[in-house]
Amino acid sequence: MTVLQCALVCLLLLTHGALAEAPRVPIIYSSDLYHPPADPDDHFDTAVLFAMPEFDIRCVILDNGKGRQVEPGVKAEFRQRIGRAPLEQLMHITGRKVKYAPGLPAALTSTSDKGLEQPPEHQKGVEMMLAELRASEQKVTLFLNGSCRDFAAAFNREPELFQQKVKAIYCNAGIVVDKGAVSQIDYNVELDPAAFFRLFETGVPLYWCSTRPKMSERAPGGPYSTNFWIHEQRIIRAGSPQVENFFIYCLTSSQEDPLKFLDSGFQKIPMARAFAGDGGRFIWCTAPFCHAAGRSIYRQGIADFHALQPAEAERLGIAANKVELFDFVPAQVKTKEPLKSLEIEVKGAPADSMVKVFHRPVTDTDYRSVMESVLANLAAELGRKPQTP
Ligand SMILES: [Ca+2]
Repeated sequence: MTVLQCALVCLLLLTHGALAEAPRVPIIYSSDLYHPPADPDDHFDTAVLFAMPEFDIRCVILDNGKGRQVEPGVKAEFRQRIGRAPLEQLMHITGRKVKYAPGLPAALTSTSDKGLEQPPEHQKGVEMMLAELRASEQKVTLFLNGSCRDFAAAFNREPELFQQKVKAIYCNAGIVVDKGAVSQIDYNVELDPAAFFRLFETGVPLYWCSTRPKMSERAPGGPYSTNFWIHEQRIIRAGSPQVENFFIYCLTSSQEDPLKFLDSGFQKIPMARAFAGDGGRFIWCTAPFCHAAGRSIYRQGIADFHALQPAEAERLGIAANKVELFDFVPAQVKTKEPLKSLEIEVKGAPADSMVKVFHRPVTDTDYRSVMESVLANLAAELGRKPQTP
């Protein structure tokens, strides 16, 4: 190889490296992740968090919405449910090391409750989160898909730090419609209504991701709902043998050693929840995660869609195949009835509204099929690329 050829190769490698290197996104994640699972959708969501190397996961709060492990009289089996096993498995698969701790076990008594009267052993989640915010030189994204309790308690304890260091909150809880008063009758809201309502008062940009209505063959999800329906087998079998076993450990509520199980070889996937004559599962957070990471959706084949950083799409030559599948639009949100309902106005809301709602300008069918492909490709990527811890 001549000197010129060497220089060209070096230049190509450098350019490639620069394009492939996505900006890192500091993130604090709160999920009601349990083993055995309450609903395995949280396992799929947490897998997506770990599948995106650009997420610099500062810490994970194991949301304790129902306070299961401290309720008197609760069976030992439930006390042990909190999601240590899936987190340790995902760290093992990706080679990352992430701090985690359980959240507060009881609902906030008012929107200004700091949760300081709750048991000392359950203060670790909020304290860990505040310590991470204090130490961070960059603004941090917060992302939740369980109760809003620990984020709200953190804001109530140190509002100035919160406003200074939090870039945005992605809240996967509650219900959005175009216009009108909306009762927030939703699982994640009902875990802690005061905490949910508090997130609209922090002064920090709120990316509000509506959990309902659920998409189904009989009832469309609607333009503000993030959820989509998957063929579970398609997602699970897209992954490496370790990733397949991560999901199967969850779905079988296995009591075997979580890390050894990852290398236990081929396992049958148990039957998915039957729905409209087909087995599947609802998934909520994939699109909000793509948005938080700065990824967009691109078509690579007839039915093959990937969530990629724009620079990566450029490198792959598919930047022109970008699909406008979802966005966030400004919304005006006011309390209608405290802790119960919100007055929402999407059309005509000022562009600089602190609240932006997830929105998808495509049909339910298009959204569902594209997102299923995106999720399968993310499952395929999980743990394949070397990641920075
Ligand atoms: Ca959840």
